[in-house]
Amino acid sequence: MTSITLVQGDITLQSVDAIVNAANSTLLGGGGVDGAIHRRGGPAILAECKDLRAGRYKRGLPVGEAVATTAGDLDARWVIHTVGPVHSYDEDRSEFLISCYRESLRVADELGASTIAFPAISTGVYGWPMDDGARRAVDTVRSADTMMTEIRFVLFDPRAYRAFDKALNG
Ligand code: AR6
Repeated sequence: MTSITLVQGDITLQSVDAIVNAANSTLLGGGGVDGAIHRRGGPAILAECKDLRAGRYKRGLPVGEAVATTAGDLDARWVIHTVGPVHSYDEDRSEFLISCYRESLRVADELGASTIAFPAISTGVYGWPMDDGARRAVDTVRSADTMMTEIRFVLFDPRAYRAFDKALNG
């Protein structure tokens, strides 16, 4: 049985097995959640990201995929980095957004995690409309076949919280 929970706050302060990072393909950091995770998590995360870039992901982590590293100084065992799509009104990229949630859960299951925290992927710098992003996120994790006992969405501001609450509770 998986419970889906909502928290308004900072994802870097959560105590869970896995914290999901809304990264970019370079895996080398950025702004938003990504910047916050690397800042609070310390250099161990970036060092592992660099190793991934030197090895399996020489051309970067593709959009919609997910990969885990240590969580450094965060109160978690792993950070799962996933790359959301940049929103476009010309092209439907929602499959990539759905894939970010699915692949992150798949990686978390593989690691043996049982609790996971997600940010609202793509809804910041990547411009995804919040209501739609919330609906896709909630629908995807709800229908996922996963071993997680808790899937927590950590929403930074009240507007994001309201969108996820509407998607989850109607
Ligand atoms: N905790 C929880 N949510 C947060 C936090 C936080 N500490 N900080 C921001 N948010 P974004 P994206 C919210 O821009 O749209 C980066 O530069 C934020 O309000 O972090 O997927 C990467 O390197 C928004 O609702 O990620 C990429 O280049 C949501 O998290 C690019 O941004 C996602 O915002 C990825 O863009």
